[in-house]
Amino acid sequence: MFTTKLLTLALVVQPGRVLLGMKKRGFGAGKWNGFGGKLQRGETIEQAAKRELLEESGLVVDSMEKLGNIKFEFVGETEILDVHIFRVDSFEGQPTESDEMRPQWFDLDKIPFGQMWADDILWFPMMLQRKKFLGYFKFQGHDLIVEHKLEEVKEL
Ligand code: 8OG
Repeated sequence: MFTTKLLTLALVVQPGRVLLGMKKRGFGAGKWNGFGGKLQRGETIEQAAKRELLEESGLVVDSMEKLGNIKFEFVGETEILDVHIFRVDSFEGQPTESDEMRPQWFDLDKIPFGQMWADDILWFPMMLQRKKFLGYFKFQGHDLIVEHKLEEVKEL
């Protein structure tokens, strides 16, 4: 029996650069990533995405654009991670280090894909071009993709 866990992920983009955080602990520690996490009871996915972005980066956002949905399966595990991906183009505040994340801006030609989840290099270009996408990735461990599907869609 598979169970599904809903997660959010927000990518903050400015002209020519993207904000990533070095994950300091827990799932994905040691990787650069956007900001996000699990839904709390009673929250919508978008509310959770904004709250997680604020908690982990210190940034306040008004509106975010829903761009992607990727489901992740890990060989030997029964929990599917259902990650809802948002792009943020305007925000208030300064990126601030939290217990979980150390934020840093990266020029778009210097995104550290070698220190990110292996799937990111495949969908970041779509996200940066504001294309909507749906994906499924099956991982063996945390570094090897053994199967995947990724498609651009008109609507999510
Ligand atoms: O609460 P926690 O930090 O465990 O949430 C995990 C975060 O990692 C959440 O924002 C979703 C995100 N995430 C995955 N898998 C992947 C992935 O393959 N690529 C990226 N960029 N983020 C991922 O759970």
